[in-house]
Amino acid sequence: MNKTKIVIIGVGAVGATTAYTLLLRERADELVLIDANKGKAKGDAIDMNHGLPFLGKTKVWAGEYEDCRDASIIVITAGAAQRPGETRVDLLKRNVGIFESIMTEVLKYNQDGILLIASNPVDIMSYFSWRKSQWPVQRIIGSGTLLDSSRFRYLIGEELGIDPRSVHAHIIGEHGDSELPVWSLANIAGTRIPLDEATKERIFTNTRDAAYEIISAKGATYYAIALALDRICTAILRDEGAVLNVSTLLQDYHGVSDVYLGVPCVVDRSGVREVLKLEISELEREQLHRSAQKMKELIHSIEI
Ligand code: 6V0
Repeated sequence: MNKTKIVIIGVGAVGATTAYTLLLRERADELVLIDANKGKAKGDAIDMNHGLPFLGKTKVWAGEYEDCRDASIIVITAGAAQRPGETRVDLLKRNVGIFESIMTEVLKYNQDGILLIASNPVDIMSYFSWRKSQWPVQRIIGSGTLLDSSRFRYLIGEELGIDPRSVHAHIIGEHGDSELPVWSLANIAGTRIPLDEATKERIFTNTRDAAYEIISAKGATYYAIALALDRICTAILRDEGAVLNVSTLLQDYHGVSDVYLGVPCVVDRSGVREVLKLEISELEREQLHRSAQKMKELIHSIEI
């Protein structure tokens, strides 16, 4: 039987927490940690290995790029973390340089895996990775607005005393300041969300600005994104056909084309099997166009 190998590139707060989450949930037979800081990857691998007597039989090691060979999924969480007050966009130029070197190495050893990108600005980094790899677009996935949608569902659930798993609500667009809430379709078991406009506004603002709040409180966000990345890996490895708000290349999505943005997608072993077209309102359509326009300007500014 083929072994399932997941490689994580960038073993900082997000990468290490993702590795630990995948380990706890026994998602892979082999987990490879790669970081420019080799000591960090090595230390984390040793530390995690020491927990294996309490877990299953995952093999974890600090590897090299050649370990990307045969990997089912390569998760990229490398890069500079957002500084307090820094927008995701400010990170762009620093992270494109890092991605250029990482992708060059990965592509030497793997041509048929799935790339799962979390580094910010994630929609641009995913688009850049797709262009650089020239792989079919289904196999380059950004974590997109999966985390934002999860925050949104949690906050709506908190307000109403409903389990967030029973709240169906989407954040789409950029993973960042221009993202938008799809209130027109938000529901609980098909019933409308019973909240007034001011409460909705507060919930969305808290969703959109959650990263800033957490970063100013403790320097980084990593638990929820690790669970979101685990969710995407699971959908891929189990060939689930799960609907997840990941970032993918949009083509004529309510008139938006040629940008990566977060929208509901069917995710299975092939990656993004299908993009689902939400029946959004006219206002939401305008907001989506604004988000796409911002992405296009960024792409243009760095001449990808
Ligand atoms: P961190 O803790 O600074 O970790 C980054 C890691 O990347 C460090 O260990 C670095 O050594 C490593 N690294 C840097 N350059 C390279 C390189 N060339 N090759 C290999 N490794 C390298 O940052 P943190 O883990 O907090 O964040 C990582 C990225 O995830 C950032 O871009 C964040 O903005 C982004 N996030 C994305 C989220 C999402 O929803 N998509 C959520 C949270 C953070």
